Amino acid sequence: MLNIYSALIFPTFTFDWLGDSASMYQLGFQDPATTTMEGIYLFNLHLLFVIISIVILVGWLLFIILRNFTELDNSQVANFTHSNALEIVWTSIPALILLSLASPSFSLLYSLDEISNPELTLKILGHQWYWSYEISDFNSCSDTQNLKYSSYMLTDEALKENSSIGFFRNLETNKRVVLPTNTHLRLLITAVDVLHSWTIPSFGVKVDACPGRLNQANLFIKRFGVFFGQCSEICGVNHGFMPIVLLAMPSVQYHYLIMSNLEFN
Ligand SMILES: [Cu+2]
Repeated sequence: MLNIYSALIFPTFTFDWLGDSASMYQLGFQDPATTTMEGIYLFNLHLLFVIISIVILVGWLLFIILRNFTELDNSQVANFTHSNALEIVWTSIPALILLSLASPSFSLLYSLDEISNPELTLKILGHQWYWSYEISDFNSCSDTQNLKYSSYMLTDEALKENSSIGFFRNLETNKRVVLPTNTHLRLLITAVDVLHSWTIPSFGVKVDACPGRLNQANLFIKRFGVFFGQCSEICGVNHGFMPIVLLAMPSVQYHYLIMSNLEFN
């Protein structure tokens, strides 16, 4: 998924065959899987270009000043104290740079909040210290076919008992969230006890789960795979042990899975 430019800027050593998770010595983002994350990713590249250009310009100016205007060698001192033209330039250029940052930033921000007639709603509840999920309004489901389940982290003992080669320690759950790709999805997120935050880096989703408040996010997954995330709000002693594992599968397969009402694993 990474293009050549990002591969040059962020050598992440991502192990794609193990699923979308954090990797050793990672500096950049995980591979985007939604249009939201692609937008964030491109905006980040845009910002990096501007920031690096400014650092190079200011560094070069500092170097020139230190070289030409030291106390020992002040032979090149200018004989003016005011320059209106210069002041206009060094005020207007930063303002234009800020505008070039604000414009894509606002369009991205508004697109993140856009909910376009979702086909499926996933309700996410944060508990101390696990997540529970409900899928209820799938078109082909009757009221009796609501899916509700809790998702707990697999402990070291559970990993030892099962054949767990390729499983991530402290990052696998007993049940995964299953969602279809190429479908407009709505996430409704809240908490039962304290603040949590439902986060999947590859999706660009990080939504606070607040008790007594329902937060909403949109999701459009572009490729299938297994995506890993973690609670991102310090929520108690087991905050680090309530991971999120999401399996995104083609919508046809997802349909059959829901219709046969399989136990997710
Ligand atoms: Cu939490």
